[in-house]
Order: sequence, then C-alpha cells, then structure tokens
Amino acid sequence: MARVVMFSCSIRVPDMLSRRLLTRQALRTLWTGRESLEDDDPELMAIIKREKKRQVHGLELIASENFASRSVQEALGSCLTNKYSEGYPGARYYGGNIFIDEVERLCQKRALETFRLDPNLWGVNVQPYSGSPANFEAFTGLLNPHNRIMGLDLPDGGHLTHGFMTDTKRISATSVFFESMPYRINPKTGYIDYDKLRETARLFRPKLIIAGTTAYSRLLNYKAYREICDEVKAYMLADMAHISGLVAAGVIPSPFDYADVVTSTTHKTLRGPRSGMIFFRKGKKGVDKKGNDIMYDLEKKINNAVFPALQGGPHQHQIGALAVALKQAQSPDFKEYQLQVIKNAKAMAKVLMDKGYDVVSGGTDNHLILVDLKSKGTDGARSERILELCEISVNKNTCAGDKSPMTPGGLRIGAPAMTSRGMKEKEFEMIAEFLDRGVQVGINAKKYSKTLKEFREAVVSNEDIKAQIDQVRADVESFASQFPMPGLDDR
Ligand code: DSN
Repeated sequence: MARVVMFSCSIRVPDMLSRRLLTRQALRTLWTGRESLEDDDPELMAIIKREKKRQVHGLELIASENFASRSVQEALGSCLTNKYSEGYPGARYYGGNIFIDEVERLCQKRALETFRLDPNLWGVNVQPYSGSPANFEAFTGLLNPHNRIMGLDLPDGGHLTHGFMTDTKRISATSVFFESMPYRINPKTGYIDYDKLRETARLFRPKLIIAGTTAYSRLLNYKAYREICDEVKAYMLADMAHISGLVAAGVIPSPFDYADVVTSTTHKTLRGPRSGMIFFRKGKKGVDKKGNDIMYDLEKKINNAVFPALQGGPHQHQIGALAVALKQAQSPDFKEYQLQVIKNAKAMAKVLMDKGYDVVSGGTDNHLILVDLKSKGTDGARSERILELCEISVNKNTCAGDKSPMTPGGLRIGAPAMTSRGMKEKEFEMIAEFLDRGVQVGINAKKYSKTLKEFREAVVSNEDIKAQIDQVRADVESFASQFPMPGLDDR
C-alpha cells in the first residue's frame, strides 16, 4: 500500500476525477492480490522462514504436534478459504455452495471410511474448528446445563475440556457450565484406576463419562468405560484426539467399538490440518419392552450444537485439507508410519529408563512418554526451557500428585513429528541421548539459581551454562537437519 500512496502523490493531474481514475488504475497495476507472500508481506514471510528453519533444524517432540504434508498445506491455502457455507451439505444459508457441498461430503465419507464405520450406524460432523470446540459442542448437544460429567483429571493426563477445576476455581468452561467430577490414575502404577472410577460414578451418577487423555502413555480400557456408563446410564464419549492416527491405522484398539460419541482433533497423530470432528452413533439402539425399535437420536443433537448453537461458517479450507489427510490415512504407508511411531516411543523410553529416568507407568503403548523428573532433582519447567535453548521442543507436564501446573514435575515427549521425518528406533535412541544431555545441563544450571526466575536468567547469561547449551544445540541441529521435512519448502 505504501507504494500506491507514493505513486498517487507523485502524479500531477488537473482535475479530481482524472486523479481518482488514475489512482484506481495505479492500484490495479500495483496490487492485484496475485502477489506472492514474499513480495506482498516480506515482514511476515521473514518470520515464517525463521519458524521453518526452527522446525527443520530442531527436534520436535511435542506429543500433540506433527508435520502436515505438502498436499494438506496446499488445500489449506486454497480458494476454499473464501466461502461462507453456514449449514450442512444440501441445506446452506448462502448460495454458491455446489462445490463446497462436494468437499464436505467427500470429507465426511472419508472420515467414516478411515475409521471403518458403516454409514448406516455412524455419522460424522467435520465442521468443528478444533478439538476443544468439538468437545464443548458434543457436551452441549448431549446434555443440559449443569448436568454431570466425569473426565480424567488434568494433572493425571486428562484435557482441560474434560472438566478441569482446582480446589478453589472452575477453570474449564466444562466445569463452569456443567458439574464435573474427575477420576484419576493409580499413582503407584501410573494406570487409570477403573475401580475408583466405577465407585465414584456410582455415587456421582454422571450423565456423560469421557474416555480420553492428553498425557497418558497406555491403552484405554474402552470395555470398562462402557460397562460403567451402562451401569449409571451415562453417555460414553471417547476423545481420541491424541491417538486418532493410531486408531485409523488399526494399530491400537478402537473406541468406536464401545462409545456413543467420539471426538477428535485432526493434526496430531492423524497428520492433517488443525481441525476437529465429532462422530455419533445412528440407527437402531435397541428394543423396548414392547418389542419396538429404539433409535439413536444423536445426529440432530450434535449437528445443531455445532451449528447454529456454537459455530458460524465452517472453515472449508480446513475441511478440504482434512479430506486430503483422511485419504492419506487409508494408505498402507500410513499404517507403517503409525507402527513406527509406537516403536520409536518405546525405543526412546527404554534408553531413558536405562539412564535412570522415571518413565511414568514404566513405558508406553502409544506415541508418547511421560517422564517424572523429580527423582533427578529437577522439574518440567526448567527442563523444558533448557531443551528449548538446545532446539528440542517438549512440554512441561504434571505427573500425578503435582501441585503446580507452572512448575510440574514432568515432561511429555512424543514421537509422531520426528517419525514423520523418517526417523526410526536408532534415531530415537539418539534423541534420548540428546534429551539426557539437555536435562543434565539444566541440573547443572540449578546451582546458579534458586528460583525459576533466576534459573531463566542464568541460562541466558552464565557463560559456563551457555557453552554447555551451545554444544548440545550444535549437535542437535546437525543431526536433525539431515532428515527431510514434509510440507511446502518455504512455509
Ligand atoms: N494442546 C493439546 C495437547 O497438547 O495435548 C490438546 O489440546
């Protein structure tokens, strides 16, 4: 725009009309909307390039992250972003949705195929903007305000949206608009305590129980959830956000065998764009005492909750990109990838345990591990910061019994992203070595600082610590850069 102003200021024309016309022509010549991002907004492009460099040179170990493919990114950046399509295929509130309907129907069809679902028995809504909206939409559709919900407690590996509240404050909207009661893991074993869940459910009588996790490295016992839900007459909602890629590939048990409703994000193990989905049962539910069929009534409840209750126009560029990812998720390569994710997480866990790290539950069955660092004399916050300076991305995480989410005892470490770059067990053993080196630097840095604030200052000012960080970072960068990155080259 600055260029347009300069041009229009430099012209000398006698009357206002010609001046306006010329300015319009100048606008057309100078800015058409067809310029590359590089030409149009070099400032933003420069930031994106720096972020790209960080991703290529670093080790991305955040369990909920992954690298979307080039074709997914192309669909995300396509003209589908231009269209309003409030409503559902065949029943939109705006004209011009002929092709958008095709996109959304294709995405729905692929979503059911990917999870091997019979379209007579399951339906899907692919409009949720992401996982948190998908969960709140499902709760809103199925429940009345202040109905009761049970979910895994956040410090024990549950998600915020599963009803998190502290002793003094309702944190998640789920705990504000519904009454939530957590269930927990057994701190000795690190596994979900299903007996306690059953006992609490019998007392609390929830209307919905969530089978889902964000920081839990073991398989869920969906059959146990179903039995408990049947006993207390609760809906069973499975939130498979973290594991949906593993479920799609059929390498871990599927929640669809037991749940009434299944929610998911689409950008974690599934490797799609950032988006959300809600699956719901359809068709015959059972037979009443008189022999009449009882039918599921979830479709309307879920669809109305997504639109018009909680969302406006669906993001069709996300839905198109999700359709691409779901096609990829049906391929044999995708299954190989998911098997490798699990092997890699196991290999990393083994090396860390051999080095004396306390891996919660003693290992992993899925894509992530949770490491409790308290026995090493450090914590998740300090280790996350040091590892970030070493170009290793992980996140601090509470382990059962931790009080503060700001300085929790653990780190959550995931295998999906680096497996997408082609790494196998041998490389994940190297990654465990890098993690250990980074954590040790953090332990060394503790002697220069008492508080977390002092620690944060010391790691960027103390020459001894900076030199130790530089060494690890240099090794990490030369290692990580050897592996190809999915996606667009410059974005
Ligand atoms: N923030 C995601 C995770 O890291 O697990 C869940 O929403």
